[in-house]
Amino acid sequence: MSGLADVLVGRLRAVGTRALFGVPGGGGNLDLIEAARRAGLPFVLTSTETGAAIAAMAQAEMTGRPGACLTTLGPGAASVVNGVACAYLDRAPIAVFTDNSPVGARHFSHQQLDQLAMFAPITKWSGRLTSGDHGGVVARIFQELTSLPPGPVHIDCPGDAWAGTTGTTGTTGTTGTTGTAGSVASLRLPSSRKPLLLIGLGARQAADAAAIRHLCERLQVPAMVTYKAKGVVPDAHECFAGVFTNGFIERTVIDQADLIIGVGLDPIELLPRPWTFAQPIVNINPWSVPNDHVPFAAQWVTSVAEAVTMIETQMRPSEWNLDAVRLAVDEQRRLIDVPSNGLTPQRVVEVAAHALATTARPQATYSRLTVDAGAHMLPATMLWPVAEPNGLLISNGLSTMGFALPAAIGAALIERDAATSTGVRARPVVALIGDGGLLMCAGELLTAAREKLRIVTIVFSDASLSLIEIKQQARQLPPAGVALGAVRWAALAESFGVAGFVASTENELAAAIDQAKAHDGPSLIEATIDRSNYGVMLRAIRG
Ligand SMILES: Cc1ncc(C[n+]2csc(CCOP(=O)(O)OP(=O)(O)O)c2C)c(N)n1
Ligand SMILES: [Mg+2]
Repeated sequence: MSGLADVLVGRLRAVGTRALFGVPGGGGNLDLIEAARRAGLPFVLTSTETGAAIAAMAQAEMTGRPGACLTTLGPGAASVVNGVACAYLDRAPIAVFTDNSPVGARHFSHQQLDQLAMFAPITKWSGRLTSGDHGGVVARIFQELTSLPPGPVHIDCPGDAWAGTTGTTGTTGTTGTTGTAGSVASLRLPSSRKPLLLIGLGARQAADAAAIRHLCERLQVPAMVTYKAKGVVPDAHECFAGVFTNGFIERTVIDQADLIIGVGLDPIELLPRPWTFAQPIVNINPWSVPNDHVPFAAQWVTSVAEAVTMIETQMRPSEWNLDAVRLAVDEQRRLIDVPSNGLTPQRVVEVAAHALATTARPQATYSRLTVDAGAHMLPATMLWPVAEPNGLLISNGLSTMGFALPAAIGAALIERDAATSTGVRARPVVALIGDGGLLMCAGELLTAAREKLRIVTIVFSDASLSLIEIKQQARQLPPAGVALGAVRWAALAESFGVAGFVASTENELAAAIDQAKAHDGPSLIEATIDRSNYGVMLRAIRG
């Protein structure tokens, strides 16, 4: 017989959860934290609840197993909402435990919100523990957490639910797919001479990547990747055809295709613009997706790896000239290499990638990258080479600011565990973030310091909400509400116990990165950039 908190933590451990993040309140949260301690599940205090949910989400993306976080009632529950929304629109399975007052105390209105209703639109399931038989609820939680599409689950925990013990753990949750899982045998691909793969977030398992690379190599088929699918086909791969966002820059390659095959393509990742491609498009994904944005002629809801292996048998070697595709991707990089007077954002990415990214290095020294929302994301996603699925973590479905640092914390904890178990030094995680984004999550620098994590945060310090500023400029509006003012980021970092460096030239940046790499704990590099070329860059990419 064990308490409900032990049952929940035991089930989390059993499904592969690696840590519990959060900012505790004084109620049942404390039972969960104590149960986690007993079970050896680390509890990681974050500065904000949304930071906790994002760290949990990063772990879920890296491991393919549910992440977990907890909050107090009322303000804690309200504060985690953006992180939960992020997991929802970025399709990541996380368990979100919110405290609540005992059901018998609901006539007190202090700190009371309708928490079930608050999370209902941003979770797969928002439910409540009961003080009686928990079996059914516990089973439902884990069924939702481990079924597809992946997404967050909210568990409201009234104070009186923790009392007593239970021997009932409910039926075991199952891993399955929603929608009708089509039989792979029924897959029939239209014939084509120049098929193009568009790889999305639904194709990030190692087996998916292996099957996709095999097809591409054997049949000489090019593959474009969404932001979240970067690394499934590495940037350095002979079949890599660039990044796909439903923007402008990728059109020259797509227009040459006579068939588009979505692999794990979920329109949640695409820019909200009409679909203008005339070729037929089909999709293979583990869950069904809406047909109203992208007009899929057929959707096969099934295992990506199996289906890709199956369609490979139906396809002939393509008529693509992959050298020409490679040249087109090189041309894209040239188009965004817009000169300016100072340190350019694209050179920040290139100098950092040269020192820290994946190309031509043994796996052990790769740095995983996290990227925030903002103009700096444009060069980061195009220029940073990624060689493995989830080698780049980014919020794309929600595209929230304040993502990169807490995501790096989730990722760095897993890197640290992996290093400890193999006796090597942890791979650093690199967080690229704008100054506006860092203002939203700077408190997590202290989390990184407390946990002694190898995170290299590079701030694109431009004293501006640049992405919004350039959109204002494009509409010929005067600047308003976009000037941030200067921050001494390196000094702020030092005050948290994070090693701080400043760089306003490429040489200074390279030197700072060397020092940051050598440093054992977290570090921050304040890269003072010239933001004047972002407008041209945005037009080149999005038209
Ligand atoms: C939480 C959140 N608030 C607002 C936005 C809208 N938004 C997108 S990018 C951006 C500016 C980002 O500024 P900064 O972090 O400094 O990056 P920069 O564009 O300067 O590179 C804003 C306000 C958002 N995506 N997320
Ligand atoms: Mg900025």
